Formats: sequence, C-alpha cells, structure tokens
Amino acid sequence: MSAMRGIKRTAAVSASALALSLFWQHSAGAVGGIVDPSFENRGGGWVATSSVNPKAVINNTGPYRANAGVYKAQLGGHGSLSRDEIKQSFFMAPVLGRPRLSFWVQIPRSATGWRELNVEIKNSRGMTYALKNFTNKDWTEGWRQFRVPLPPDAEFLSNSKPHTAELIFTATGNSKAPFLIDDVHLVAPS
Ligand SMILES: [Ca+2]
Repeated sequence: MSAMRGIKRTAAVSASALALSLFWQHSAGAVGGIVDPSFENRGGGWVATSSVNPKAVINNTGPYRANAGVYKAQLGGHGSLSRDEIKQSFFMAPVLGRPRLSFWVQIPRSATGWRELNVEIKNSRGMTYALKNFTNKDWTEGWRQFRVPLPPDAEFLSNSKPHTAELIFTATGNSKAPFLIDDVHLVAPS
C-alpha cells in the first residue's frame, strides 16, 4: 500500500510538473502571462499614464534606442515635475518556487534635477510590494538587466492557485533624462 501511495504521489507531482513545463514552453520561458513584454505591440496590455503626455510613454522615437526591437517605455525626463507610469494586470500560473521579475533598464545621465523609478507588484488582494528602486545616482551608459525575486507572498509561491497580479513602474521627478524600460518578463526560479 505504501508503495502504491508513493506511485500516486509521484504521478501527481509529474502531472503538475508537466502542466508547468507546458505553460513555460507556451510563454517562451516566462512563468507569467505578461502581454507585450517588449512593447513591440505599442504597449498592448499595458496602461500608460503621464502627467505630461501619455501617448509618448511607449514609443519608438529617438534619441534613445530600445533594448530589443524598436519600442520601449520611456518614463519621466520632461524637465519639469512629472509622474509617468506603466502598469499591467496579468495572469500568473502557480509555480514551483519563487519566480523572479526580469526587466531591462537604461538610466541616461542627467546633470540636473532629480528622479526616482519605483517597480512594484500587487497581489490579487491589493497588497503592493516594492521590488526595486532607482534614482539619479543609478545612471548608466547602456541597458542593464535586473532579476528581482518576487516577495515571499503565498500567492507568488508554489501550490498557490492561478491568480492575477499587477506590475507597476512609476517615475517621478523633474530631470531632463528619463528612465527607459524594455523586455519585462516573469521568469522561473533560479
Ligand atoms: Ca522593445
């Protein structure tokens, strides 16, 4: 009997591993269904808001180039006090372990003004967690990739039911240089 139970348990684990594997394959390595992760569909799936120009938040215009493709999100950099934001509610499958948010950021140098970028995730119960924060001091010449583990909220960990989560990037400040974001994915635990 104990051997039978062992087999059943193994079978159950295999079935869930298979479902997980199929989901990963379906979404090209991602564990979350983020729509338009590289903004190449002009931000379909994302909600962009700006106190200056919401239509310019997801763009393919210069002088800044995308990390992949031609479109990227460009938050802030208006040279006057502003607040720009992109957010997306997406479907999140149960995963084994603690998934990470992977995204690329470029922070062009700015000699004047201040700016701040906050990256947050909200669970289906409305609880918001800070994932990463950038300021003027974090400027770089090019694009950099970050992989941030999701918070140890039960919804984001193994055995949780499928659910929605919301990802939020918010930039505030008066700097003339923006924050650039591209290639936003939820990836498997390391
Ligand atoms: Ca892109």
